Amino acid sequence: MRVSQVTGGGYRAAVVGAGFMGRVHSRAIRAGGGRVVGVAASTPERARAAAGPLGAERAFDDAASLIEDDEVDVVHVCTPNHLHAPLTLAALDAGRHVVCEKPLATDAAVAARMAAAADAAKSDGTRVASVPFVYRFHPMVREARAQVAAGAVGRVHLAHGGYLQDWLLRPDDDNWRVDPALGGPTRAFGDIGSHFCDLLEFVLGDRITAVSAQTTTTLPRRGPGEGAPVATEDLVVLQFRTAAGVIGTGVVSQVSAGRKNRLHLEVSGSEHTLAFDQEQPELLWKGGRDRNEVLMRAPEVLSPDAARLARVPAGHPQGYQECFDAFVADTAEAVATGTAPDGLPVFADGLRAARIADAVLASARSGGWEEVAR
Ligand code: 4PW
Repeated sequence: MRVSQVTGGGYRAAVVGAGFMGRVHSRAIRAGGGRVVGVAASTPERARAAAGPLGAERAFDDAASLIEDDEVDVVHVCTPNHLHAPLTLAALDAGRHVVCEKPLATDAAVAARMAAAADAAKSDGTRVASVPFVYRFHPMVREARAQVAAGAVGRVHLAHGGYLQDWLLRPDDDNWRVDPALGGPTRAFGDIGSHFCDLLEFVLGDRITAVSAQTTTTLPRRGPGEGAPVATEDLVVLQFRTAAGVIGTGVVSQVSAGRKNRLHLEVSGSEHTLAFDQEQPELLWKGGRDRNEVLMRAPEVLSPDAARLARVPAGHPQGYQECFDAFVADTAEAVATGTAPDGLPVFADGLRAARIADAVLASARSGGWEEVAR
C-alpha cells in the first residue's frame, strides 16, 4: 500500500480565509506534517484572532502580503467565491502553487482564465493548482470508480443521485453565498451541485455532455429583519446525458429539512448497481439480480487505489476531514515530486464544474437542453 505523505514538514502553506473552510484546510496541512506559515482574513484583526486556532505561525494584514512572502510555497484560497480568481491569479503570478476552493470562479469564462494561468505556470516550472473536490478521497468512492473501470458494473446505462442539505431552510438562514455579487449567479449548484457532478464524472470516468435543468428559489427574502431579496437558487433538478450514452438525474438542495450533507450517487449497468452515500462513507452497496452485498472499508475488499486512502484501520470510521487530509497530502506529493497522484482534482476539473454550472443556468433560463462546453 502506497501512502502519500508530506516529507519532513516541507509543505509550507498559507491560508487566505478564516472561516469554516480555512479551519479545515489548516488542519489538513498540519495533519500531513506541513506548516501553516500564515493566515490572512477579511481584516488584520480577524487574521490575528484566527492565527492561534488555525495553528498559523503568523497573521498577515492582507492577502497581498501573504502571497508575496517567500516563505509561502502554496497559497490556499478559502475566501468567498468572487475573490478566488484575483487571489489565485496573483498567487500564480508570484510563483506560488495554489489550492483554490470550489467553485473555482463565479462563471466559466473566469474559470477558463484561471485554468489557462495554471497551465502557463506549469510550463514555467512545475506548478500545482488543485481544487478540493474532496469527496473523491473517500476510499469507497475509489472502490466504486475502480469497479466501474474494471467492468464489474457491466455496461453503465444509468446514474442518479444528488446533494441535499438543510442549512438554508429558514428565512433567517443567511450566508454570503446567497448574494450573487459574492457567491456568483448559481448558489446551490455552484456550492454543492459541483461536488455531485464531479463525483459522478470521476466514478464513471465519463463526461456530462448535455443538461436539462429547473431551478427554484423557495424564499423571496432572507436575512435579518425584513431580509433582502434572494436572487440565487435553493433547488436544482437536472437531467443529463454523458459522452458514453449514460442518462441520469440529479437533485441539489440546500433546503431539504433533515438532510445535512447527503451526497449520494447510484450507478447501474448491465451487471450490477453501486450506491454510495457520503453520510455512510465507510460502505458501498453493490446490487446484483441474485445477490446484494454491502462492502465495508476493509483491506480484503479494497482495490489498491482505495486501500491507499485508508487512513485508519478498518472498523475505525474515517470521514470528511480525512478526505481533506488525503487531498492535501496528494497536493503536497505533487508539489514535492512534480507528479500529481491519480485522482488529484486540478483546475481543469474546476473548469469542468464551472462549464456544467453555466449549462445548468442556461437550461433553467431557456427551458431546453443545453450542451456543456468542452
Ligand atoms: O463544499 C461544501 C461546502 O461549501 C461542502 O463539502 C459542505 O457543504 C460543507 O460546506 C458546504
